[in-house]
Amino acid sequence: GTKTTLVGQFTIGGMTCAACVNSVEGILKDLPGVKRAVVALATSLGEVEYDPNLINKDDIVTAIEDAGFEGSLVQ
Ligand code: 9UX
Repeated sequence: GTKTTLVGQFTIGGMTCAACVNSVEGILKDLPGVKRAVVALATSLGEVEYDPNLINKDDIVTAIEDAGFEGSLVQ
């Protein structure tokens, strides 16, 4: 079948340690439709590959916020 994924970039505020990074990555990877999530502490940036049929960028921002961090869409 046809592979359908998009990549979104997010800023994630409030991460202060490597455990925070692992926590955010784990939360993102557990979301339905998320194929890949990479989070960087130094830049407060996260990149998420997702299936737009199952989840959208606003859902991903909401999940970041629900985890106690400040999420926003880069573009
Ligand atoms: Mo350790 Mo990162 O409590 O919030 S997980 S600083």
